[in-house]
Amino acid sequence: MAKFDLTSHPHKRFDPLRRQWILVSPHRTERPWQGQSEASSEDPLERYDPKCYLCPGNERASGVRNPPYTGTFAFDNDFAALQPDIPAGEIHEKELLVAKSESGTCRVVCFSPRHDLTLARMEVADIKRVVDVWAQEFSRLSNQPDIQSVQIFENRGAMMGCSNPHPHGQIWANQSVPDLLGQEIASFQEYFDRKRSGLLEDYLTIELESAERIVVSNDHFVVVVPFWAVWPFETMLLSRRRVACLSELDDQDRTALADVLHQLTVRYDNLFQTSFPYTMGFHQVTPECGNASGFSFHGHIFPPLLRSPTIRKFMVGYEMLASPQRDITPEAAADQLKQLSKVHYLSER
Ligand code: H2U
Ligand code: ZN
Repeated sequence: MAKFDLTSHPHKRFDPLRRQWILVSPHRTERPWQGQSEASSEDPLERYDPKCYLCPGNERASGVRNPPYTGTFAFDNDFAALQPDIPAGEIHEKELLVAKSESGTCRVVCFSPRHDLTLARMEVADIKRVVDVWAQEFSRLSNQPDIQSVQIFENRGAMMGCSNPHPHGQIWANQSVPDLLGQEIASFQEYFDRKRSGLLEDYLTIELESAERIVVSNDHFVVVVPFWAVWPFETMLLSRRRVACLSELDDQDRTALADVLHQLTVRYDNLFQTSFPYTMGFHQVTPECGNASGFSFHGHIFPPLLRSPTIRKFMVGYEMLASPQRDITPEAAADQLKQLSKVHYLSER
């Protein structure tokens, strides 16, 4: 029998943050596909769309009019999933019917007045303004007494449920810590208690030694396809200096964060020569979160595409019932991404 080999034999990999196993099936990438292809809508957009509810000066669905903003613009979500003033309450029936009131605030952040841009097509200086707004919003929201966690994210592209192509993201700030972040905090804590060091700091050291899974980097940040990636081209953004949240980044760090996001999103678009869909967000802890020893600020980028602009990975069947599964190995995905041009395919034309 041949020796166990990560590049050709089915195996499982452990995600130390979520503490779950991922089934990897590298031999399976050549299987034929006759299933669903998503329509790719690549009609070029106008710089301004009079019908867009996020463009400067336009009226939103709520009837409120946007100011004629020229940079970024943040506002309270008109259809917020969380609301600040709700009656506190709890239901506890025989340990099985359990519910609790949950308050919070939802914000929308427009990245640019230009309707036709995406992070991949924005200048680093303009992305830096987005990072600055994220940092301001994080700091303001996390300083509110009734807020324990601030989730910043972007749903990019219709395939990820994004409702409008105008470049924008969201921020949901909660009274309590959501489960996924809570699990990560517990993993960092457990690792720190055992090893007296940071889980992602130690992980970054390993990644820097081999460089095999590094996609892009600069002096402050490194983006890797994590060893335990679930989505085909999933990446994780790591800070070289350990910080707990965006508030701890200085001006240079924030420029570097904008730069690394630019490098990454350009490569993503170049992969299938399409405006690459993804959900991206940052995990960070607020001061109220307290004892999160060893926790490192980091980003997760989850793109759904598998092998073309129209064929996506489905998380169904085994994934919904047993465990996440992937075909292409994280190393092969990183290799594909790092070979791509750092110049956006549309600017080369
Ligand atoms: P998504 O594209 O990721 O769904 O984000 C758009 C958000 O913008 C969505 O949460 C909000 C929606 O509630 N929104 C407004 O607040 N006002 C509007 O006029 C339309 C959309
Ligand atoms: Zn617009």
